[in-house]
Amino acid sequence: MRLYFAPGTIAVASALALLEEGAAFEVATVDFASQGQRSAAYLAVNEKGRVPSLETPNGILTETMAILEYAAPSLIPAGAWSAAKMREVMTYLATTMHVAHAHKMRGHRWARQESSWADMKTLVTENMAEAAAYLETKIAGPYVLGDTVSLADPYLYAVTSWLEGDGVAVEAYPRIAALRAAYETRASFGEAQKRGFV
Ligand SMILES: N[C@@H](CCC(=O)N[C@@H](CS)C(=O)NCC(=O)O)C(=O)O
Repeated sequence: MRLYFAPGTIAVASALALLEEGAAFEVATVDFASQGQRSAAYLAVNEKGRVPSLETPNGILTETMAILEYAAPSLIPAGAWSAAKMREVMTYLATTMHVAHAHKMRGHRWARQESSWADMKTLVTENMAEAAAYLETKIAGPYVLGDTVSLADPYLYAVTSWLEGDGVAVEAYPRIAALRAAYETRASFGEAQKRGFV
C-alpha cells in the first residue's frame, strides 16, 4: 500500500493507524508548499485534491474514515454498540471538529470575500474549544473506549494536535491530554516518530 501524506494534516491519523495495525506501507509525501495537492499527477490519484489517499491492491481509497476502517480492521471493536460509539466520535471529528479547524486557513471554501475569511477565523478558537469540551466527555480513558485502542484514538490524536495552533490549551482538557500522553507511549507512535509522521 502507498499512503499519500502531508505532515500536520489529517493524513497523520491514517499513518498512525496503519502503524498500530502493523501494516506494511510506503509513503508519497504531497508538498502543500508548492500546492502539490492540486498538481495534475496528484489529482489523478485523488480528484478532490486532499490528503490522505491510500493506494491499495483494490484501487485508491480516500476519506480518513474509510481508510482507517480498511487499513486497520483490528482496531474496530467487536460488538455493535462499541463500534457505533467509536464511529460516533470519528464522525464528530470528521464532520465538525476538522471543519471548524479548516475555517482558519481554508475560508475560501465557504465565502468569496477575504473579509468573510477573516471573520470566520475569529471563531476558530471558540469552536475548537467547544469541540474539545465535547470530546472530553466522550473519552472513557485512557483511550476513547477505555483500555483498548480503537480507530477513534489515532483520529482523535491527529485532530487534537491542531488545538494548540488554534489557540486552545490541551492541558485544560485532562482526558484529551491523558489520551495523547498514553498514545505517545505506544510502540507504533515511536515508529511514527522514526518515520517522520509526527
Ligand atoms: N474528508 C477528508 C478531508 C481531507 C482534507 O481536507 N485534508 C486536508 C488536509 S487536513 C487537505 O488535503 N487540504 C488540502 C487543500 O485544501 O488544498 C478526510 O477526512 O480525509
